[in-house]
Amino acid sequence: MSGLVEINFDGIVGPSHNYAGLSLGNIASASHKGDASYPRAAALQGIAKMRGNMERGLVQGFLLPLPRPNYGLLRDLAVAEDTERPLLAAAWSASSMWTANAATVSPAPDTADGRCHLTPANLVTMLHRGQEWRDTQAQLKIAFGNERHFAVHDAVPPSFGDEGAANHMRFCESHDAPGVEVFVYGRPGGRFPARQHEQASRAVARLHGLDPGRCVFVEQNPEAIEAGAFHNDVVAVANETVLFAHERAFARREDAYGAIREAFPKLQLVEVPESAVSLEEAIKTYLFNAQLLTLPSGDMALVVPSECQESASVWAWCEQMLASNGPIRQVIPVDVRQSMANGGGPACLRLRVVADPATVDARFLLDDAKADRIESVIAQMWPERIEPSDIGSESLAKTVIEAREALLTVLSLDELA
Ligand code: SUG
Repeated sequence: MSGLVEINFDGIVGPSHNYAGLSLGNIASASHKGDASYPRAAALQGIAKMRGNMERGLVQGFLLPLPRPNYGLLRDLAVAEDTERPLLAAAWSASSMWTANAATVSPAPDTADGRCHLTPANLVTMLHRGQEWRDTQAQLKIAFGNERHFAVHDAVPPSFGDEGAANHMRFCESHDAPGVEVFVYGRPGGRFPARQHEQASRAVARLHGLDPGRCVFVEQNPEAIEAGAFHNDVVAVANETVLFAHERAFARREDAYGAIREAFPKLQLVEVPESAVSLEEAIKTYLFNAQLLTLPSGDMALVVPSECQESASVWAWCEQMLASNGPIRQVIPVDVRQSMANGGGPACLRLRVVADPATVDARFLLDDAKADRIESVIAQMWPERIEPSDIGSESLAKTVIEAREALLTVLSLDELA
């Protein structure tokens, strides 16, 4: 199937970006609770990351912030007063920026009907995230509205938590070739919630018409969840034949690798041992929440948060890896600190879709001129700073709504208003 390439759809950081400490089990979110946030800087950091990947010759797309505050949610919860701060904050959350949680995507070469299938994640474990999927789906139905090439499903039913691509990996010889899809779920019972339910993963695989012989279901290491790996993509990332993972990412690790290798014999494992980088340090720096990208030259690059450079053990490991003859040939730090402080690294900020760009609604694809226009709206309209006490204020609500609408207008996407 020619024309199929990997397109990264980054979430544009919304104008209400703030630190409300809403995600139990996400250590960055908890530890930055109550900090002032900088939505304008956050959104510009995101655009700079996208520009970097375009300059590397990669196709880049984006998804838009969802409408906030979500007055419908506040109505449903009968929150009218200023007393229910966490509920109020949920309705203001800009969490849709982390598009790795927008959906699970199975590219056309993997599915029974030869279309690319997308299932929005129900995100039911967290209230502020569970409000996302219908608005996310509305965008996906526009961006991937060409039904000859795409199928956009409803989210799986709510009893089974689904966190989308953050708990899904795909192995293949090249993006346009048939892949093996690996679904990583957690088991409840620990100190922190296990957000991805095995039954949600299995439902997504069936909905997408995947060949059961080319699907692998693997359990997250409960120790990793306890340590703050609330999504598998905090401790592992895959690209083509490569799995880059921490030694303690998976339960029964040898069995997990064995099952993946049985389905995908060309697997190349790049494993970081605990003795080189502790699980704690990996979670603090988000080494694995990296974009593992195949560059036009065929080499692989790892786009990591700049926090990795500041950690002696992580950076020493990266340098040693580059000096060896492994499959990852470049490590590129990027500054996404505003997102990182809420537990979202470079990989959280993007949804990977393998598709022919010509089949995607071009309004969701980025080029330099469009990036200039988006940046100029952000610079003019996004709040510079939000204090926790600003959440709920009428004047901030007006600013946030107008900022998003201005962005929709410059992108000719007013139908999402
Ligand atoms: O769901 N943080 C997000 C971070 C998502 C990261 N995504 C991936 N790993 N793919 C979450 O926990 C914090 C919001 C707050 O506390 O205000 C938040 O939702």
